[in-house]
Order: sequence, then C-alpha cells, then structure tokens
Amino acid sequence: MNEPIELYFWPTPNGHKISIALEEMGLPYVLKPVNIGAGEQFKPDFLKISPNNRMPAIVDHDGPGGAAISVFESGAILQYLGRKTGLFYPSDERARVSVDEWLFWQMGGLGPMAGQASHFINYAPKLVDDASLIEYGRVRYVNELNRLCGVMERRLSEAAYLGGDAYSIADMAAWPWARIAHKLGQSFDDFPKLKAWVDRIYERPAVQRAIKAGDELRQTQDLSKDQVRGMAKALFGQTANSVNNAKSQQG
Ligand SMILES: N[C@@H](CCC(=O)N[C@@H](CS)C(=O)NCC(=O)O)C(=O)O
Repeated sequence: MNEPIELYFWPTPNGHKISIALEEMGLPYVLKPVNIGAGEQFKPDFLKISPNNRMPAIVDHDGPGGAAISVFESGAILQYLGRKTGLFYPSDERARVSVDEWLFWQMGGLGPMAGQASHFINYAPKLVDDASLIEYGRVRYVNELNRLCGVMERRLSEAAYLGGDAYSIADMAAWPWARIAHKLGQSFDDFPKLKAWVDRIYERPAVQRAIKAGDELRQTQDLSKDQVRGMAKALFGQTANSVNNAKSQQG
C-alpha cells in the first residue's frame, strides 16, 4: 500500500487549504505538525522541503514516476493534487483558466491582505503599546480586505463557485480566509452571496473533517499578550539574517 501523503501543517487558513483538499480528494494523509509559534518552521529538515520557512508543504511518496516529491506553496500544492487526482481542477482549458484565475487571485490578493489584516487586528495591538502607531496599517488592510470581499460578492452573484459552476481548488484556497472575514473587520451583512457560499462549503463533510483535525492541534483561540510576545520571536520581524540564525540554532 502507498504511504500516506505527509502534510506539514499548522491550523491556520493556509494550512486548512491543503487539509481540505486532501479530505475532499480522499487521499490518505498524515499531519506533521509545524508549530510556527515555537519556530519549528526553521528546522533544517523542514527547510529542505519548504525553503521559504512557511507551511503548508507536502511530501508525496508516490510522486511522478513513482518517486517521492515534496511541494511547498499552497497554490502549487493544490494544483499538484488537482492534477494528480483529476479532481476539483478541470482539464478543459477554459474551465482550468477560470479556476487558475481565482486561485492566483487568492494567492496574490486575498491571502496576503487578509493575513496582514489579521496581523494588525490580532497581533500588533499585543506587540505595540501605542495604538496610534498601528492604526494606518490596520485601516489599510481592513479596507483592502473589504474591497476583496466585494470582488468575491460580485463573482458569487454570477457563478455558484469562484472558478465557475463547479466547486474547485480555487474555493478551497479562498474559503479558509473568507470564513473568518467577520473576525477581520468585515460584516457578512454586507456580503450575502459570500456568506451563503461560506455556509454552503462549511456543510461539506470533508471540510468539517479538515477543520476538526486542525482544531485538535490548536491549544487556544484567544492568545494572551504574553503568548503573542513569545510567538513574536519566531514569527515577526524576520529578516534574512534572523532566519539564518534561527536555522542554525534549530540545527
Ligand atoms: N504563500 C504561502 C503562505 C504560507 C504562510 O504564510 N504560512 C504561514 C502560516 S499561515 C507560516 O508558515 N508562517 C511561518 C512564519 O511566518 O515563519 C502559501 O500560500 O503557502
């Protein structure tokens, strides 16, 4: 029997994209926790498969030609799994272009902007004592996320799913961020189509299994100031030099 796919994972929106895809595609997998708050993303063995010191990443022991392959970057992983299984990633070129458009829209827009909104709402206030110093950043990213929610609202007014008529890897990429938009300065009352799509996808058993598996790893939802300050050493203020130092300390 084939070895399960190893999913290097922590229960964040980027991690959930891939646990959802693996559940939806029915691929056997094993979670390999990467506690990013504790700096495990700098371990040399992890950096060999994910040189950007970010999760998610996968190792598929049954890769092309039957040999193992590792993949980092959630978009590349989703496309790989979609090609591997032929599921949720259409082979018809027009349909595939549409899925790719929304997949890359997530990678370049929704994910990074929602991630920054989350930083300024959830972390920066616990790291910086003078609130006025973070206000510009908070407003900038909350507004940009608001614009992107508007883009999804319009798209979901004309199509059932982001990529078109069918649920696809583009939805799996965007959903984990969209579902928490109300915690990132947005009101679902302003985005009824988006809310209906969030709810519809949440009803999928595979999605519920993926979220539950992640929840089991997360100790607490609401981090204290001390916890955030502890995590900040690993997570924030990374530079080329600090990453090199963290890597050698983890050695
Ligand atoms: N573009 C990456 C983003 C992944 C990412 O930002 N992962 C975060 C958690 S959500 C991470 O691993 N952070 C570790 C760190 O900042 O060192 C992808 O889509 O895979």
